[in-house]
Amino acid sequence: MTELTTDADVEVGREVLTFPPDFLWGAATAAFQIEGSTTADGRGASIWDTFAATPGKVLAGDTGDPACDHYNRYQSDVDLMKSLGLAAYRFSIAWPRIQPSGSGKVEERGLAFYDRLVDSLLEKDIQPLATLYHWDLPQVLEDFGGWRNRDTAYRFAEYAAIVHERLGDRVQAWTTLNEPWVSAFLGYGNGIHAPGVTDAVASLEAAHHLLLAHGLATQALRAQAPESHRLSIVLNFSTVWGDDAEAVRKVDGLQNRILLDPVLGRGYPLDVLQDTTWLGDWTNVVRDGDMETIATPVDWIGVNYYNPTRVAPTADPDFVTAGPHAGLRGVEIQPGQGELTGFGWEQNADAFTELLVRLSQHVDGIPLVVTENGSAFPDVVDPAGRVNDVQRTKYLLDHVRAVHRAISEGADVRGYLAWSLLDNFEWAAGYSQRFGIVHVDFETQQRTIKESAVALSRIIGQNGLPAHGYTV
Ligand code: IFM
Repeated sequence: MTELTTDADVEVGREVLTFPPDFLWGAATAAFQIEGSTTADGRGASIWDTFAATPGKVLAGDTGDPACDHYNRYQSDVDLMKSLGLAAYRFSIAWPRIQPSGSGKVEERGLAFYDRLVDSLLEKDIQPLATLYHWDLPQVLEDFGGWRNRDTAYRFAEYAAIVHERLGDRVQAWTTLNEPWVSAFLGYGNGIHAPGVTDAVASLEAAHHLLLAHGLATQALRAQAPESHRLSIVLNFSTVWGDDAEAVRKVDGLQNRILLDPVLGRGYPLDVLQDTTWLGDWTNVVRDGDMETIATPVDWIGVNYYNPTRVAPTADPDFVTAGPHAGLRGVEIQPGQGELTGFGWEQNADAFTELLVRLSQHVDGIPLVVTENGSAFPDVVDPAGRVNDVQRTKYLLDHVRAVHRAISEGADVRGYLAWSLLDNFEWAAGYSQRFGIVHVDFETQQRTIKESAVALSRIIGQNGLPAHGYTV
């Protein structure tokens, strides 16, 4: 088992990396990935219900039921968070629970669930961070074009205001969208996520309408939020590495800057528009005033980071990339190097430090919060009833140290939320990929605290960790 010693190590003088006093520690989840109860209390269908019910879309035919049955077990899950010493919990709200038809009529029972969740968190002194959209668009809206339809952005702003009106007396930290890049490019571009559309133009329309939705919702929340409320967007970033500066620039543009720069008020990065093969269609979708709306100021930016992306130029300059970076010419994505996670993702904490330092400079003083970071491995509960997830523990410690290094190099990082609190529904991979720091037996719903959770708990307890080794 991992040698997790007590914080006596700290007392005996091992070098300790200490975080700023108000650094926020916690874990994150998302509604569709953990709640289950997909038809309870008037919840409408989401695009992920439809997608998962379509043969061949999700591994092993897995669906959002029962997931972690969190809808019924939220109270004991909050107790679990408390037992781990989490100071913060990032969760998302399922739009189809609040507005089963995507607009208009509000389902009181849906709002009441999040009331109960927030109240339980606050009772345990755990700060709630609410994300309004983590990919579960009401199916009814998809029937009208989903994120391809500009109207969806306006419906989202209405929904956001409804939720904020209800929970805003208790929740201060708000995120509009989680990883709109994934919604747009995997949902409408290569189709490996719901709604499964494979159309480059559609992915651009979706990307723009998602950003517009973010801007409109931020304005709506700002209009009804007290000063103390902290509004944000969460984006997925990757450090792009390669020997060829042009190849790096192109992928960095399409991966990192394409959605960040508009949020920062810099518009769509011109180089990306020139690099991609579908520039004309992109500009057609942008209307007067949109870029100003999208640039409505945010108070913090959420950073989801898992792995670096390695790139190289192609011998054929006219080669066009497919997959999530579709449409770039003359560049291809290389396999990860060194140790990979169970999901096949490169484990590289140096890339995380580099990302946070560069990002912090790029965003001109907007604080960053690590809203997701984690790794999937095929954990098992041993005969003694323990989950000794050595690799995840190592990944966690290396990446927390990487955050510390970034802060000491000047990055303004205010918190670290592990992905994920619980093993859960990992989208197209179904239940095959376990990201949790808590193991979930999906048959019995038994939760087992993994060694990585013990490590995180100790890190939180001492607001830091030893500089070296894998004992905490
Ligand atoms: O599980 C997802 C999460 O929903 C969004 N960010 C990446 C995680 C791991 O793939």
